Amino acid sequence: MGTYDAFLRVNRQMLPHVECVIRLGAPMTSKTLNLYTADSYIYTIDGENSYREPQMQTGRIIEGRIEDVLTGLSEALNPLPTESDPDWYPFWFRQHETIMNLLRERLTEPGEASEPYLYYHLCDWLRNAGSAEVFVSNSMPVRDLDTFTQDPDDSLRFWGNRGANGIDGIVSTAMGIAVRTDRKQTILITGDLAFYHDMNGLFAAMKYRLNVLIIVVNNDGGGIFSFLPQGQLEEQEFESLFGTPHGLNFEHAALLYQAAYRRASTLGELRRGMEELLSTRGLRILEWRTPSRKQNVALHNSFWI
Ligand SMILES: Cc1ncc(C[n+]2csc(CCOP(=O)(O)OP(=O)(O)O)c2C)c(N)n1
Repeated sequence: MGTYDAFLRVNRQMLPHVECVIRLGAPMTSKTLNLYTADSYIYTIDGENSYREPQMQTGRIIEGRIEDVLTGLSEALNPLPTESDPDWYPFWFRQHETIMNLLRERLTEPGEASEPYLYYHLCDWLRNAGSAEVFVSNSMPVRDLDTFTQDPDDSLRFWGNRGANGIDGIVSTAMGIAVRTDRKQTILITGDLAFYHDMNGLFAAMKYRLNVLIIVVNNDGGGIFSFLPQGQLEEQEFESLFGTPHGLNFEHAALLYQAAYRRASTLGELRRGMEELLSTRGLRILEWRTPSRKQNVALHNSFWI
Protein backbone atom coordinates (compact mmCIF):
# COMPACT_ATOMS: atom_id res chain seq x y z
CA MET A 1 0.00 0.00 0.00
CA GLY A 2 1.92 2.96 -1.34
CA THR A 3 0.06 5.59 0.68
CA TYR A 4 0.71 4.26 4.19
CA ASP A 5 3.00 7.13 5.11
CA ALA A 6 0.15 9.58 4.47
CA PHE A 7 -2.72 7.75 6.19
CA LEU A 8 -0.68 6.81 9.25
CA ARG A 9 -0.32 10.52 10.03
CA VAL A 10 -3.97 10.72 10.95
CA ASN A 11 -4.70 10.55 14.62
CA ARG A 12 -2.90 7.27 15.27
CA GLN A 13 -5.01 6.46 18.35
CA MET A 14 -7.93 5.87 15.94
CA LEU A 15 -6.08 3.06 14.19
CA PRO A 16 -6.03 -0.55 15.38
CA HIS A 17 -3.12 -1.67 17.52
CA VAL A 18 -0.63 -3.85 15.64
CA GLU A 19 0.47 -6.70 17.90
CA CYS A 20 3.10 -8.18 15.67
CA VAL A 21 5.04 -7.14 12.58
CA ILE A 22 6.95 -9.44 10.24
CA ARG A 23 9.61 -7.34 8.58
CA LEU A 24 11.47 -8.55 5.53
CA GLY A 25 14.99 -7.15 5.20
CA ALA A 26 16.12 -3.60 5.89
CA PRO A 27 14.43 -1.26 8.39
CA MET A 28 11.64 0.95 7.10
CA THR A 29 12.57 4.57 6.39
CA SER A 30 9.14 6.02 7.26
CA LYS A 31 9.21 7.69 10.67
CA THR A 32 5.41 7.62 10.76
CA LEU A 33 5.32 3.87 10.25
CA ASN A 34 8.05 3.32 12.81
CA LEU A 35 6.18 5.40 15.39
CA TYR A 36 2.94 3.56 14.67
CA THR A 37 4.54 0.15 15.20
CA ALA A 38 6.93 1.23 17.99
CA ASP A 39 5.37 -1.09 20.58
CA SER A 40 4.59 -4.01 18.27
CA TYR A 41 6.56 -7.24 18.59
CA ILE A 42 8.77 -7.43 15.52
CA TYR A 43 10.08 -10.48 13.68
CA THR A 44 12.86 -9.38 11.36
CA ILE A 45 13.71 -11.84 8.60
CA ASP A 46 17.09 -10.86 7.27
CA GLY A 47 19.73 -12.67 5.29
CA GLU A 48 22.30 -9.90 5.46
CA ASN A 49 24.21 -11.40 8.37
CA SER A 50 23.93 -8.18 10.35
CA TYR A 51 21.80 -6.80 13.16
CA ARG A 52 19.70 -4.27 11.23
CA GLU A 53 17.36 -3.17 13.98
CA PRO A 54 18.17 0.47 14.82
CA GLN A 55 14.94 0.96 16.80
CA MET A 56 16.01 -1.76 19.28
CA GLN A 57 12.43 -2.96 19.34
CA THR A 58 11.25 -6.01 21.23
CA GLY A 59 11.23 -9.00 18.91
CA ARG A 60 13.33 -11.63 17.21
CA ILE A 61 15.71 -11.68 14.31
CA ILE A 62 15.40 -14.69 12.04
CA GLU A 63 18.47 -15.05 9.93
CA GLY A 64 18.08 -16.66 6.56
CA ARG A 65 17.07 -16.13 2.95
CA ILE A 66 13.74 -14.34 2.93
CA GLU A 67 12.28 -16.76 0.34
CA ASP A 68 13.27 -19.81 2.41
CA VAL A 69 11.84 -18.44 5.65
CA LEU A 70 8.57 -17.44 3.99
CA THR A 71 8.19 -20.82 2.32
CA GLY A 72 8.78 -22.51 5.69
CA LEU A 73 6.28 -20.21 7.36
CA SER A 74 3.54 -20.74 4.81
CA GLU A 75 3.99 -24.52 5.06
CA ALA A 76 3.89 -24.40 8.87
CA LEU A 77 0.78 -22.19 8.87
CA ASN A 78 -1.21 -24.27 6.40
CA PRO A 79 -3.99 -24.63 7.44
CA LEU A 80 -4.09 -21.37 9.46
CA PRO A 81 -4.27 -22.26 13.16
CA THR A 82 -6.46 -19.24 14.03
CA GLU A 83 -9.27 -17.26 12.44
CA SER A 84 -8.21 -14.09 10.67
CA ASP A 85 -10.06 -10.80 11.08
CA PRO A 86 -12.18 -10.39 7.91
CA ASP A 87 -12.20 -6.59 8.22
CA TRP A 88 -8.42 -6.20 8.57
CA TYR A 89 -7.57 -5.92 4.90
CA PRO A 90 -10.73 -3.96 3.84
CA PHE A 91 -10.05 -1.48 6.66
CA TRP A 92 -6.56 -0.67 5.39
CA PHE A 93 -7.72 -0.66 1.82
CA ARG A 94 -10.30 2.02 2.68
CA GLN A 95 -7.56 4.20 4.19
CA HIS A 96 -5.50 3.73 1.06
CA GLU A 97 -8.42 4.57 -1.24
CA THR A 98 -9.16 7.79 0.66
CA ILE A 99 -5.63 9.04 0.13
CA MET A 100 -5.54 7.83 -3.48
CA ASN A 101 -8.67 9.85 -4.23
CA LEU A 102 -7.11 12.93 -2.65
CA LEU A 103 -3.93 12.49 -4.66
CA ARG A 104 -5.87 12.13 -7.90
CA GLU A 105 -7.93 15.19 -7.10
CA ARG A 106 -4.98 17.42 -6.16
CA LEU A 107 -2.17 16.18 -8.35
CA THR A 108 -3.78 15.76 -11.74
CA GLU A 109 -3.15 18.47 -14.27
CA PRO A 110 -4.36 21.23 -14.47
CA GLY A 111 -3.52 22.02 -10.89
CA GLU A 112 -1.16 24.06 -8.79
CA ALA A 113 2.55 23.45 -9.17
CA SER A 114 3.85 21.55 -6.16
CA GLU A 115 6.77 19.31 -5.21
CA PRO A 116 4.62 16.15 -4.78
CA TYR A 117 3.42 16.49 -8.38
CA LEU A 118 6.81 15.37 -9.71
CA TYR A 119 6.79 12.19 -7.61
CA TYR A 120 3.16 11.39 -8.35
CA HIS A 121 3.74 11.38 -12.13
CA LEU A 122 7.31 10.10 -12.08
CA CYS A 123 6.69 6.46 -12.95
CA ASP A 124 4.42 7.31 -15.88
CA TRP A 125 6.96 9.66 -17.33
CA LEU A 126 9.91 7.35 -16.86
CA ARG A 127 8.17 4.24 -18.15
CA ASN A 128 7.88 5.86 -21.57
CA ALA A 129 11.64 6.39 -21.56
CA GLY A 130 12.58 2.76 -20.89
CA SER A 131 14.40 1.24 -17.93
CA ALA A 132 16.01 3.57 -15.40
CA GLU A 133 17.94 3.88 -12.17
CA VAL A 134 16.34 6.52 -9.94
CA PHE A 135 18.50 7.88 -7.15
CA VAL A 136 16.76 10.18 -4.68
CA SER A 137 18.61 12.56 -2.39
CA ASN A 138 18.06 12.76 1.33
CA SER A 139 15.80 15.38 2.90
CA MET A 140 12.40 15.70 1.15
CA PRO A 141 13.06 13.75 -2.11
CA VAL A 142 13.31 10.34 -0.42
CA ARG A 143 10.24 11.10 1.73
CA ASP A 144 8.15 12.46 -1.11
CA LEU A 145 9.07 9.51 -3.28
CA ASP A 146 7.91 7.19 -0.51
CA THR A 147 4.64 9.08 -0.04
CA PHE A 148 3.54 10.11 -3.51
CA THR A 149 5.06 7.79 -6.13
CA GLN A 150 2.57 5.42 -7.75
CA ASP A 151 2.83 2.07 -9.53
CA PRO A 152 6.57 1.48 -9.77
CA ASP A 153 7.52 -1.64 -11.71
CA ASP A 154 10.70 -3.56 -12.52
CA SER A 155 11.70 -1.10 -15.23
CA LEU A 156 12.65 1.32 -12.44
CA ARG A 157 15.21 0.66 -9.72
CA PHE A 158 15.30 3.09 -6.79
CA TRP A 159 18.36 4.11 -4.79
CA GLY A 160 18.93 6.19 -1.66
CA ASN A 161 21.91 6.94 0.60
CA ARG A 162 20.44 6.29 4.03
CA GLY A 163 22.40 5.73 7.22
CA ALA A 164 23.63 9.12 8.39
CA ASN A 165 21.28 10.65 5.78
CA GLY A 166 23.80 13.28 4.70
CA ILE A 167 23.17 15.62 1.83
CA ASP A 168 26.84 15.35 0.86
CA GLY A 169 28.15 13.39 -2.12
CA ILE A 170 24.73 13.11 -3.73
CA VAL A 171 25.74 14.16 -7.27
CA SER A 172 28.82 11.93 -7.16
CA THR A 173 26.77 8.94 -6.01
CA ALA A 174 24.49 9.37 -9.02
CA MET A 175 27.56 9.44 -11.26
CA GLY A 176 28.75 6.18 -9.69
CA ILE A 177 25.41 4.57 -10.47
CA ALA A 178 25.55 5.87 -14.05
CA VAL A 179 28.99 4.34 -14.60
CA ARG A 180 27.87 0.86 -13.56
CA THR A 181 24.33 0.64 -14.86
CA ASP A 182 23.14 -1.31 -17.87
CA ARG A 183 19.84 0.58 -17.85
CA LYS A 184 18.85 3.23 -20.35
CA GLN A 185 18.67 6.16 -17.98
CA THR A 186 20.09 7.28 -14.65
CA ILE A 187 17.96 9.91 -12.93
CA LEU A 188 18.92 11.89 -9.85
CA ILE A 189 16.22 13.78 -7.95
CA THR A 190 17.78 16.20 -5.51
CA GLY A 191 17.01 19.32 -3.50
CA ASP A 192 18.86 22.49 -4.42
CA LEU A 193 21.10 22.50 -1.31
CA ALA A 194 22.21 18.91 -1.80
CA PHE A 195 22.88 19.67 -5.45
CA TYR A 196 24.87 22.77 -4.57
CA HIS A 197 26.81 20.87 -1.88
CA ASP A 198 28.32 18.48 -4.44
CA MET A 199 28.21 20.48 -7.66
CA ASN A 200 31.84 19.49 -8.34
CA GLY A 201 30.54 15.98 -8.94
CA LEU A 202 29.31 17.28 -12.31
CA PHE A 203 32.88 17.38 -13.52
CA ALA A 204 33.00 13.58 -13.65
CA ALA A 205 29.87 13.57 -15.80
CA MET A 206 31.45 15.97 -18.26
CA LYS A 207 34.84 14.27 -18.33
CA TYR A 208 33.52 10.73 -18.74
CA ARG A 209 30.46 11.71 -20.81
CA LEU A 210 28.08 10.12 -18.36
CA ASN A 211 24.45 9.72 -19.12
CA VAL A 212 22.57 11.33 -16.21
CA LEU A 213 19.43 13.43 -15.90
CA ILE A 214 19.44 15.55 -12.73
CA ILE A 215 16.16 17.01 -11.54
CA VAL A 216 16.88 19.80 -9.07
CA VAL A 217 13.82 20.52 -6.95
CA ASN A 218 14.64 24.14 -6.26
CA ASN A 219 12.72 25.65 -3.35
CA ASP A 220 15.65 27.98 -2.66
CA GLY A 221 16.88 26.38 0.55
CA GLY A 222 16.23 23.52 2.93
CA GLY A 223 12.56 22.66 2.50
CA ILE A 224 12.52 19.97 5.17
CA PHE A 225 13.15 22.39 8.03
CA SER A 226 9.77 24.07 7.57
CA PHE A 227 8.19 20.74 8.60
CA LEU A 228 10.24 20.51 11.80
CA PRO A 229 9.78 22.33 15.14
CA GLN A 230 12.30 25.01 14.14
CA GLY A 231 9.80 25.99 11.44
CA GLN A 232 8.06 27.94 14.24
CA LEU A 233 11.04 30.27 14.73
CA GLU A 234 10.80 33.92 13.86
CA GLU A 235 11.23 34.22 10.08
CA GLN A 236 14.57 36.02 9.92
CA GLU A 237 16.19 33.67 12.42
CA PHE A 238 14.74 30.62 10.68
CA GLU A 239 15.89 31.71 7.24
CA SER A 240 19.44 32.52 8.28
CA LEU A 241 19.92 29.28 10.26
CA PHE A 242 17.74 26.69 8.49
CA GLY A 243 16.04 27.94 5.33
CA THR A 244 19.39 29.26 4.01
CA PRO A 245 18.16 30.63 0.67
CA HIS A 246 20.92 31.14 -1.92
CA GLY A 247 19.16 32.65 -4.95
CA LEU A 248 21.42 30.72 -7.33
CA ASN A 249 20.49 30.19 -10.95
CA PHE A 250 21.65 26.68 -11.82
CA GLU A 251 21.70 27.39 -15.53
CA HIS A 252 25.24 28.65 -14.96
CA ALA A 253 26.29 25.32 -13.46
CA ALA A 254 24.85 23.63 -16.54
CA LEU A 255 26.88 25.93 -18.79
CA LEU A 256 30.05 25.33 -16.77
CA TYR A 257 29.78 21.55 -17.10
CA GLN A 258 28.31 21.51 -20.64
CA ALA A 259 24.98 20.05 -19.59
CA ALA A 260 21.69 20.39 -21.45
CA TYR A 261 19.41 22.55 -19.30
CA ARG A 262 15.70 23.28 -18.92
CA ARG A 263 13.97 25.36 -16.29
CA ALA A 264 10.39 24.63 -15.24
CA SER A 265 8.03 26.60 -13.04
CA THR A 266 4.64 25.35 -14.21
CA LEU A 267 3.39 21.77 -14.39
CA GLY A 268 3.32 21.93 -18.19
CA GLU A 269 6.94 23.09 -18.29
CA LEU A 270 7.96 20.30 -15.94
CA ARG A 271 6.26 17.63 -18.05
CA ARG A 272 7.68 19.03 -21.31
CA GLY A 273 11.15 19.46 -19.76
CA MET A 274 11.11 15.81 -18.71
CA GLU A 275 9.96 14.67 -22.14
CA GLU A 276 12.63 16.65 -23.94
CA LEU A 277 15.51 15.73 -21.67
CA LEU A 278 14.55 12.06 -21.47
CA SER A 279 14.74 11.84 -25.24
CA THR A 280 18.42 12.84 -25.29
CA ARG A 281 21.59 11.54 -23.64
CA GLY A 282 24.55 12.95 -21.73
CA LEU A 283 24.44 15.24 -18.72
CA ARG A 284 21.10 17.03 -18.41
CA ILE A 285 19.78 19.32 -15.69
CA LEU A 286 16.11 20.10 -15.18
CA GLU A 287 15.64 22.87 -12.63
CA TRP A 288 12.14 22.66 -11.15
CA ARG A 289 11.46 25.99 -9.46
CA THR A 290 8.79 25.13 -6.97
CA PRO A 291 6.46 27.42 -5.00
CA SER A 292 7.61 28.68 -1.61
CA ARG A 293 8.69 26.31 1.15
CA LYS A 294 5.75 27.53 3.24
CA GLN A 295 3.28 26.60 0.49
CA ASN A 296 4.96 23.22 0.28
CA VAL A 297 4.21 22.54 3.95
CA ALA A 298 0.58 23.65 3.53
CA LEU A 299 0.14 21.33 0.55
CA HIS A 300 1.64 18.36 2.35
CA ASN A 301 -0.55 19.05 5.38
CA SER A 302 -3.63 18.96 3.20
CA PHE A 303 -2.98 15.25 2.55
CA TRP A 304 -2.75 14.28 6.21
CA ILE A 305 -6.49 14.25 6.68
C1 LIG B 1 26.36 16.83 4.99
C2 LIG B 1 25.09 17.34 5.64
N1 LIG B 1 25.02 18.60 6.09
C3 LIG B 1 23.88 19.06 6.64
C4 LIG B 1 22.81 18.24 6.78
C5 LIG B 1 21.54 18.75 7.46
N2 LIG B 1 20.48 18.86 6.47
C6 LIG B 1 19.49 17.94 6.41
S1 LIG B 1 18.38 18.27 5.26
C7 LIG B 1 19.14 19.70 4.83
C8 LIG B 1 18.55 20.60 3.77
C9 LIG B 1 18.50 19.98 2.44
O1 LIG B 1 17.99 20.87 1.51
P1 LIG B 1 17.70 20.44 0.02
O2 LIG B 1 18.75 19.52 -0.47
O3 LIG B 1 17.48 21.67 -0.79
O4 LIG B 1 16.38 19.57 0.12
P2 LIG B 1 14.91 19.97 0.67
O5 LIG B 1 14.99 19.96 2.16
O6 LIG B 1 14.54 21.30 0.13
O7 LIG B 1 14.08 18.86 0.15
C10 LIG B 1 20.30 19.89 5.58
C11 LIG B 1 21.22 21.05 5.45
C12 LIG B 1 22.91 16.91 6.30
N3 LIG B 1 21.89 16.06 6.36
N4 LIG B 1 24.05 16.49 5.73
